Formats: sequence, structure tokens, C-alpha cells
Amino acid sequence: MNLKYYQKESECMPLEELRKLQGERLAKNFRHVYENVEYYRKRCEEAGVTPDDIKGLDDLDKIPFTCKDDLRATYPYGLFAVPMSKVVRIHASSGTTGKQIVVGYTKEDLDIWDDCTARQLVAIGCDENDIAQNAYGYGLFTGGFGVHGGATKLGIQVIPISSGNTQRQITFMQDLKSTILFCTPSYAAYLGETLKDMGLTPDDIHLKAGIFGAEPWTEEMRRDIEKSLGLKAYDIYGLTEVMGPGVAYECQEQAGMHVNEDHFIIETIDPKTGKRLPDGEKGELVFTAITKQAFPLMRFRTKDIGVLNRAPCACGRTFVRMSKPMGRTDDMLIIRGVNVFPSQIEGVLMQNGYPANYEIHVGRVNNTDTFEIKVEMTAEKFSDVVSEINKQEKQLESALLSVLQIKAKVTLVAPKSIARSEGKAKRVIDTRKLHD
Ligand code: DLL
Repeated sequence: MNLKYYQKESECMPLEELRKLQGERLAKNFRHVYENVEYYRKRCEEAGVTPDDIKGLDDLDKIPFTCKDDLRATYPYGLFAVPMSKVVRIHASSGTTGKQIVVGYTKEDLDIWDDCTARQLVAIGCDENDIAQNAYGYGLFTGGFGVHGGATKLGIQVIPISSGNTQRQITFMQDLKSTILFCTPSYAAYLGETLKDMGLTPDDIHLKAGIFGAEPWTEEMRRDIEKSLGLKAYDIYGLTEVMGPGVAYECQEQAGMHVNEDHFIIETIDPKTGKRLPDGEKGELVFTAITKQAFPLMRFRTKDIGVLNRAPCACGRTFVRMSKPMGRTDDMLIIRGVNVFPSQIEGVLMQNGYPANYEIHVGRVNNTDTFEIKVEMTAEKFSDVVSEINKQEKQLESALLSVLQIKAKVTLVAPKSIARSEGKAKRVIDTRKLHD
């Protein structure tokens, strides 16, 4: 097993030292934000907290939360904590409601971001002999530039192909002999499918690993991608508000994602009460940036739901591991009063041999919610005999019922009839919101 580290002193820091470092950095960065961000200072004044009250990690609870609405309220630069002349990069995301948020980085912030993504590349055994095909979108989305920086720092050759132009992606994999692939999991699945459609197999390309994130994906999907592209698939987590990709990453153990705790403090809270939860309990993930200068958010509520695991990892890193986000507090569907997460549906489909090409349609007729899942048949399962299709639909409906505890109508559709994604897949179409 490869046991190399990029910054061993930080990644394997004894826990007591790490907690002390986090406490010191928290106190310093809280003061930085308090003194430089008027909007947040007012929030703290209302809560009766001053920098003198924040001396270490034990004081974290006193710090008010930040949430997405605060970013919108202060658009574009109201939460920036340095003069704009120090900001060398802007990224932005539109979020679910389509309203923009803008974030920024100083030169030092970018340097730390590069370190964060470089750590994963080293953890999974990459070095300067690798060639990375970067099919995350470049631009305002943090994906492309985020992993680009870490790879460049390690001397890895980067092909900044960005997302899209799928057949050319495969041609480049063959001709330029890419060994690492960066993209969203749904795009990786699409690339695997395209490879096959082009009459090729994983033996015709040279990929050994992929770093996939930016959207939820199941273990079943991981296995599918690994098989179709002939690589080992690793998860990476991050979000625009906190930094971008590299807030947390999987090591070779693939047993949760290590949070870069020397730069970010992670907590889980009860999303209803805002109360801190013990490690091991499922809750909303909250991050505090303790080294970022341009856009350092204090206790940012992500709406992502996960669990923290502080058990030692066999890789030797002491950083806590977070589970794959199990969904978001705002993408949980409440259908006829029952909580449904899209990831549960994907799990059932894939366990039953269907691909992750599906759409969840939720609507309302006569004050009752309608719930339909359109699922693509695979070439193997394809049939044009109505009774056979009906049989497959009924089987899937009963498998879904036992997991979701609510009946969904399943409609099987022809192979390749559901649009493929080159970035984050949009799988839920909820028309109820239009009427609320
Ligand atoms: O998606 C940053 C990123 C780029 C991460 C490339 C990984 C790779 P946003 O567009 O702001 O930033 O979306 C952030 O995406 O709150 C999660 O809900 C979701 N997300 C990100 N990574 C994962 C993951 C980027 N590995 C939002 N698993 C987050 C599940 C993820 N969900």
C-alpha cells in the first residue's frame, strides 16, 4: 500500500496538537472576520460575542452561524474580509434558487487550496509521471481550477479539457494517455458508456484513478464507473462557499473523506435546533474556515447531511473522516408526508441492475402528491414486449416500496432516452414548487 503524504506534519499531526492549532487559528480568524466584515460584526454584536470571548475550540459554540441567505444578502462583496486589491480570483455559484453568490481568494488562499487538493493526489499514489485529464468545468465553477492547482503543484501534467465534447474526451484518453480523470461521477458514468459505444474497452485507455465529486453518488455507481473505465474511483468533497473541491477527500482506504482540519473545523448539528451533535450522529455539516483570508466563513451551514468518524484511519492521517453526504436538508423530498432522499432511489435502481439514468418526477393532482420514477432499461434488460416491461416495472416498484415506505410509479423508458449530464446531474423534477 502506498503511504505517501504531501504534508505529513499536518496530515498526521497528533490530535492534541491539532486541536490546539485549530483553537489558535480559530481565535485569530474570528478576530480577522469581526474586524473586517461589518455585516458579520453586527451579527456578533447582536449575539453578544467579541473576539475576546473566542480563545479556543471550546468557544466555537458561541460563534453565530452563517448561511446561504447571508451570502445572498451581502452580494457581491459584503462578506469579503480583505481589500479587493488583495483578491486575485473570484468564483461563483448559482445555487438551487438561481441566485448568484460570489466568493474570492487571495494569493495565499489559492496556495492553501492547491495544497488541499494535492494532498489527495499524493494520498492515492499520484506523482509527476501522471497525466490528469481535467473534465470538471473550468470557469466560475470551482471544480476545474480547484483540482488543476493541486495537480500542477505536484508537477502532474494537466489536460484542461473541461467538461463536454464527450467523444473527444475518449480520443484524448487514448492519444494523450491520461492516467487520472477528474469530473463529476455522472459525467464519469457517461464517459464509460461512450467508451463502450465507440467500440472500445478500458484496455484501450490508460486511466488508473479518477477523482469524482460535486454531487451525491452511491457505492453502486462507484463500482459501475470503476468497471466501465477500468480505474479506481475516489470521492472528493467541497463547496464554493467554503473553498471548492478539497475540503475533504478520500485516501486509499476509501473509508470516508478526511477533512483538511488544519484549515477547516467541521461540526455536525441538528438542523432543526442548531445544537451540536456528538461525532457519529447524523446531522447537518457546518464548516469554519480558520486560515482563509479573503472569504472566511464562520460556522457555515452547508445543508449537507453526514456523519463524522474520529476512529484512527489505517492511512495514518489524523484528520476526521466525514461520510459521503447522504443528501441535503433541502433536497430531501417530502412526498405524501414521507421523507425521501434521491440517493435511496438510486441505490435501489442500481442494486436491481439498472444504470444511474433516471428522473424523479413529483407533482400534485387534486391536492395529492404524484410520484413517478422514469428509469432507463439497459440494453440487456430491454424488451418491447409490454407484459415483460410491466413485469419489470412491478418488480422495481416493490423493491422501491420496501426501502422508501411509499409507493412510486415506475416507468421504464428506452435505453439512452434520458439526457446525460456533463456536470452535475439534475434528477429531480418537482413541479409542486411552481404551485406553492
Ligand atoms: O461542487 C465543489 C466541488 C467541485 C466538489 C468538484 C468536488 C469536486 P458547489 O457547486 O458549490 O461546489 O456545490 C457544493 O455539492 O454542498 C454538496 O451538496 C455537493 N457535493 C460536493 N461534493 C460532493 C460529494 C462544488 N463528493 C455542493 N458527494 C455540496 C456528494 C457533494 N455531494
